[in-house]
Amino acid sequence: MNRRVRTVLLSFAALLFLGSLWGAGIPATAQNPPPPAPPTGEGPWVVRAYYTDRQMVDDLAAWLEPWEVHPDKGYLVVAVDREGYSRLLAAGFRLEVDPQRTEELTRPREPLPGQGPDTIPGYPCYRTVEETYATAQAIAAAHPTLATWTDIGDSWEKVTPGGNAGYDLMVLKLTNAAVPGPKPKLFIMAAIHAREYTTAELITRFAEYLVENYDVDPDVTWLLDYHEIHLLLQSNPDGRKKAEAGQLWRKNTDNDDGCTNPNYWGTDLNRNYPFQWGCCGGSSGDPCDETYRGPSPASEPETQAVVNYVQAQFPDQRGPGLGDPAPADAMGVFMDIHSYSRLVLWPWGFTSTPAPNGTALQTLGRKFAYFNGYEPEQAIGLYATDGTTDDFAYGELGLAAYTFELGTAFFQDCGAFENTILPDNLPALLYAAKASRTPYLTPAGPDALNVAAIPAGVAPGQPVQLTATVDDTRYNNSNGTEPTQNIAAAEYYVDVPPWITTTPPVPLPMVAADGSFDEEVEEVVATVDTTGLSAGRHILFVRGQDVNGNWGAVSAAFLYLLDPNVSPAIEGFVRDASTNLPLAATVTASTFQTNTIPANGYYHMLVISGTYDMSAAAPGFATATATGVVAHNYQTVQQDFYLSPICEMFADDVEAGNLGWTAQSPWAITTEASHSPTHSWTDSPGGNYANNRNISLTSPVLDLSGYEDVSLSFWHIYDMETDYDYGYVEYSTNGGGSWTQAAAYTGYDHVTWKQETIPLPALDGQANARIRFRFYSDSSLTADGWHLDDIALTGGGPACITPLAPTAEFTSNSPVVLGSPAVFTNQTVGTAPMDYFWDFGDGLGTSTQSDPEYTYLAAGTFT
Ligand code: 0X9
Ligand code: ZN
Repeated sequence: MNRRVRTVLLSFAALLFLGSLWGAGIPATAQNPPPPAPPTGEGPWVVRAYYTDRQMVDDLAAWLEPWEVHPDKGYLVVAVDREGYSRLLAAGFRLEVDPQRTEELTRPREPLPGQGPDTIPGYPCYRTVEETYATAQAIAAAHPTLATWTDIGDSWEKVTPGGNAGYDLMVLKLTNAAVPGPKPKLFIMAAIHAREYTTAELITRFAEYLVENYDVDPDVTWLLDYHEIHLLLQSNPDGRKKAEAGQLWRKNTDNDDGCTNPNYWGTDLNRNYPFQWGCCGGSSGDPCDETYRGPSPASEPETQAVVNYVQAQFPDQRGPGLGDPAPADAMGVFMDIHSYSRLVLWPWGFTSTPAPNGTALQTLGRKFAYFNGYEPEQAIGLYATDGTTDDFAYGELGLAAYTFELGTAFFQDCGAFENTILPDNLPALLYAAKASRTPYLTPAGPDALNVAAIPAGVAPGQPVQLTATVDDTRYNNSNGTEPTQNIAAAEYYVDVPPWITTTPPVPLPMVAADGSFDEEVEEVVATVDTTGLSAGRHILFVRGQDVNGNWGAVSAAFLYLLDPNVSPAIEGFVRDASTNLPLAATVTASTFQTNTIPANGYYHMLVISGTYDMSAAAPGFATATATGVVAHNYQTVQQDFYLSPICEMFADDVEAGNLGWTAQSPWAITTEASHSPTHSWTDSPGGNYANNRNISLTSPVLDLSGYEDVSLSFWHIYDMETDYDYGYVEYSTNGGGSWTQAAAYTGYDHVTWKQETIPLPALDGQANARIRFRFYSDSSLTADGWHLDDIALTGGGPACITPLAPTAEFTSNSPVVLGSPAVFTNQTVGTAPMDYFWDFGDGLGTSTQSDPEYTYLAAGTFT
């Protein structure tokens, strides 16, 4: 299988070696078989183009965009038609057609079974332009104080009469408008190249993550309070529509610059930016070329929209000379998200001279690459480019500007996007927001991690332990080594972040947990004095400094102060109803929120705040003992919930023979491949599958009564004719009478064992559940087929909870919120059923109105 990775200049030595070998005049035919005759037909073909010196790559990139560059192997990968093929030959490349990728390139795409009409066929995880816009619109409508969705300009089709209607270019701006600015800004654009599917989806998911975690995650909360995040989700909507239809379209759709071939017209928007436009052989003047720079700098409306918007948002912080650095404390981060090749790039792209802020750009680049694992390098290391977005943003305004090249394909399969690209890159984007205040300073400092306030909810005056890790080592050192230092100091701030100066200053010291600051990673602690803090939520900011004086990025934790008059902290007991003996319990109740439920068991509880009339209280409260109090205000919360461990209802590691599967021939257990340790199921033992198959491996009937959150997981590899042959996962709730599809897999060369986890909520509680793996092939091509291993059906629910043994310890670890589930750590053992009631602190064993200092009450059944 092709490794779809554009490795960078791993080794200059290797390159020089290859260069000198080939440069010595040894004809390619002396070392290699004669070049194949040019293929017949018009193409396109995906070819490996072997080069003999690095300049050939830059020269080629001036008109055609290499998909991959492999300096270690001396070739690049690119798609060409007949004319392009001849041009590559004339330029001295030796060409090898990749038949499999050529076939994949030209094959029409089919929607996945069940896929809706307005989605991208075969790629359901990527929103179309319309879906992206609808999402952003909905975010702005649902979060009016956090999000705005603004028209910043037009696409080429929109400004061009006739033809398509075109699109507005739209920016989703995220910030808490209730906190006044000015604020540092992070600007991210995506999908300037139409075919780069993963890019727009990544930043759309980033937007969703931010708005969903505001007020939930402390870091997201302060980021949106004190920063602005501007997201141009679709930078090239006209081109994107072609790519959504399956064309490998890159440019916009501008057709009036002299290219008359509708397959090739368009301007490469990432060569159209007005800084060093067309300066240096990093773009093409031919309007049919892939890297056509347009007729003039910023000729395209899409470019104008971004240039105008960015210039309006950010001040110019860099002098006019190419060698003028932006000041060390310059603000603002600019990111342009591309695919593919797993790279983090920074200016310059037009020259190999490092940018005047090159060292600081490299530091943040290596920090980003710590998170996503990509290769960090100056942009020209890939190939020379001019008129790009990032050179403009840095060159014109002094912004810390980056290009990410996500993943390993333009049309990346959804599994790789969901499981790898998204989780790898979200933390990098969050860090970009954290660093946007001082991107040339903060990344050199240590990260503050794992900030925790213990306990997280206290009465005023009660001390809180604040702990954190301060780590100066978090860089990707795959391309050079970032200097790191010992930690010198750490400090915290209550409610007022470090960047807001106050009199007197607010920093409070933290100390090394091991007694001295003498390592690059330190645990740090402080005791927070909560005297005088108001009731409600507070935020504790933590940051660390290294011995070079660099302060690193801040992380925060929430701390809840509980007002005894409004939301008392309740220390109480759970008593066994039959013996009246106290079972250890601590409950902290407040109006403040958290709704993580970490433990297993059954709970029923009722919480009432305010003064209350028990008889008028919520249904179920009649079982409580208090009566006769006149009602004023009260709120009730009633929750029934159980916390369940995860059970395995069925598991097959394929090492113990057939565990009851119905295996339609030729499904069989094989040793030709396995995940663990030696056997797997396959549809085609002994080699390739045959054409026109439709055969299933079907589980026994499984009784899932009492189970919930049913989920199927398995490991597999597969090699199937892409989009024609499929492996389907299906389930049945009637013992196999009818089947519903849960997942489908297709494609060649998925040869790395991978785990899939498929939630199957439809199987919850089903007494006649079955699952099956159905392999389907049509005519034409065949391949190695499907291998499955370590198949498990898991779930939670009442059937999963083991009865409890006597004695109980029942400790809350966070505040109870009115309207949300209570949070308990349940270390209960006991014999079910067991009644309990809460005692509010007097130890007398009953909950009565004679506890006037407490305004919360809870009661229920614990089984
Ligand atoms: O060629 C491009 O525009 C980018 N690669 S892509 O495959 N996404 O088309 C790379 C640009 C690298 N140069 C700069 N970022 N300056
Ligand atoms: Zn791109």
